[in-house]
Amino acid sequence: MKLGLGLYRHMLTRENFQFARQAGATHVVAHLVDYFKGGAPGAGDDQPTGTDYGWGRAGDPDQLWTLEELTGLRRGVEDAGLKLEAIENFDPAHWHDILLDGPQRARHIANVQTIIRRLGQAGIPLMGYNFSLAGVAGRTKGNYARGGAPSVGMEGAYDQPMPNGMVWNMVYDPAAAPGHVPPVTPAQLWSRLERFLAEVLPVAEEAGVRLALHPDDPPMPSIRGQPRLVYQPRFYQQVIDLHPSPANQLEFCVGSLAEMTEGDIYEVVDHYSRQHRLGYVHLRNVRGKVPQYRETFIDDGEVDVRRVLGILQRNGFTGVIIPDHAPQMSCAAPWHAGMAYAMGFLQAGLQSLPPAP
Ligand SMILES: [Mn+2]
Repeated sequence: MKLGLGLYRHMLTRENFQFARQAGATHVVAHLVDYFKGGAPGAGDDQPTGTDYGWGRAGDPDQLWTLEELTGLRRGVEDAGLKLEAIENFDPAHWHDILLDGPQRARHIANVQTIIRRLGQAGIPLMGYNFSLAGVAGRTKGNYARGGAPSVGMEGAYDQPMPNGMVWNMVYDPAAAPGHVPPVTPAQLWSRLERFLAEVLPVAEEAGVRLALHPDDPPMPSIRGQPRLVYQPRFYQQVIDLHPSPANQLEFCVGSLAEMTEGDIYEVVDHYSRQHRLGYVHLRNVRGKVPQYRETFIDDGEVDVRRVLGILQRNGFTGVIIPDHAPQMSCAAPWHAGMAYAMGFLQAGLQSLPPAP
């Protein structure tokens, strides 16, 4: 297993690559969607939570990530002695009508196919994605973690209807007509995922890229009145069974899985890691279950993270683990201190494992 660090778009700098290497990472997962554009101010480097209008504005619908941009990013990461393992998340501007089954769906499928081909050409092996209408919405921030450290959680259901022009917790069309996105059924949403996989996975296989699906965060059966797909651990199996392609993989978020109301987290990790479908792993800790949970320091939640590492090792997972999120620590660099703490813990956990089978 390999240790990586996830970096948001505005943090893809030489200094942060060096920070990642110094913290023991050998790999980087990069976000190219700018979640912080036009959103709630004052978030710093912390994960966004946003408002009823989401995180902010989606990107340029006519500007896909270019091969030069992707290759340049990979080279920058490699110059710091690291490897670029994955890009995490599509921009709603590029694929909203795949999620919404809207009039531009065919164009958006072509967008995603182009992006995946470019990842392959740039030598980036994984694309993480989150097939969700409401996206990562409905979470709150507070001094939830040990010592009053700012962290993220949930304090109840969130079903404010989603305004038109918005999907995946970002605004792609600020000029959309007033009104709300009509709710769909779970069956409709599953069928959208199935069609997406059927059209995109053959291209991914050809490009040498694997697609890795994040479970719903937060894992509620509905957010903003819209259904969600993977809000219990068993629904991950349904994703695997939708398409037999080896490129159909999971962005295996242990924190989100632990927030679910069903399942034993160690059995869940065992069940999915033995199928060899984990693209990469988000490993963080949490207390509670939806709709009442809090993200904690990695050593301070209900998940025995070292036990999770042991199961992954035993089942032959050899991919990358990133800390996903961490509470912010009281100092001049709250995000970096929180991540360095998580990285040190994970590094010690990895070093204390028995040799890989
Ligand atoms: Mn995650």
